[in-house]
Amino acid sequence: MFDYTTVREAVETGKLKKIEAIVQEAVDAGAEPVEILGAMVETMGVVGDKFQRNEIFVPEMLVSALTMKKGVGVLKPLLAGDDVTSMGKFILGTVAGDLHDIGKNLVGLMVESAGFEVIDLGVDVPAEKFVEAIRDTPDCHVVGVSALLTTTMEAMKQTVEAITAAGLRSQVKIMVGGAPITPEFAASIGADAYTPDAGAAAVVAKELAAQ
Ligand code: B1M
Repeated sequence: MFDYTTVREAVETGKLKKIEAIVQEAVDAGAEPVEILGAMVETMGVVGDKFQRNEIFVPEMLVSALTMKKGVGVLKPLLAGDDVTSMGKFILGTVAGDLHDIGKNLVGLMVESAGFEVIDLGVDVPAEKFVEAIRDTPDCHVVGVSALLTTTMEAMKQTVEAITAAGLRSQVKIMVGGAPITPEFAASIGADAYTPDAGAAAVVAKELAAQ
């Protein structure tokens, strides 16, 4: 089994210049791309724990995030599947007030690999922007909403409410996810599905599109 220590250390300590070579080395040594990704995702959890214990601060957390993004860039072509079936359009974004996008980007990558055309609205997306995008894309039937902060869970609720108030709820299925989100919370705000990770999001998106 491949030893992911170097990959983990690179993300944890923000080796921005070296990460691409380190990930490439792991790939060349025969490590599974999905396992390399898993090691990086886990390390972001370690980074978050260190932040919580005041051992590191926002700048360090940001450099780790940028390092992970660069590492994911190397894996992207290897993770993307060859699913040529067109599943339609998938509108995706991180809610208003929330700047976290690594998880959202992974969801976008996996959903795209599953055959969707992803319309990524980015981060800090106001509810109205989701509404506008759905209105402008009548052939979109699945929307993904991400939130990473407990304080922005409310914005997720408001996003679902705004889509409903705009009369667009029957056009789209709404999927939600992100570290503080639970299946119970998803159900309480009227979302159609909650998934814990990007891989599951791709599977569920396909199921929802087929409904
Ligand atoms: Co922030 N941050 N952060 N942060 N950050 C967390 C989330 C935190 C848990 C850290 C901690 O204290 N332990 C904490 C939140 C606490 C809480 O709300 N209870 C926190 C905080 C407090 C903050 C600030 C408030 C800090 C400050 O300024 N004092 C601030 C808020 C800024 C804002 O958004 N307004 C802030 C800022 C930042 C950075 C900008 C520095 C950076 C983000 C950079 C970026 O994303 N471009 C950052 C980072 C990196 C983190 C941690 C360390 C890592 C997040 C991450 O990328 N994880 C995070 C700690 C942690 O998560 N343990 C933390 C890896 C990623 C792959 O996982 O995003 O969870 P994740 O995605 C997963 C699943 O959640 C799921 O799939 C992915 C895996 O496959 N998923 C979905 C996500 N979206 C989905 C959507 C779906 C389905 C599944 O369907 C649509």
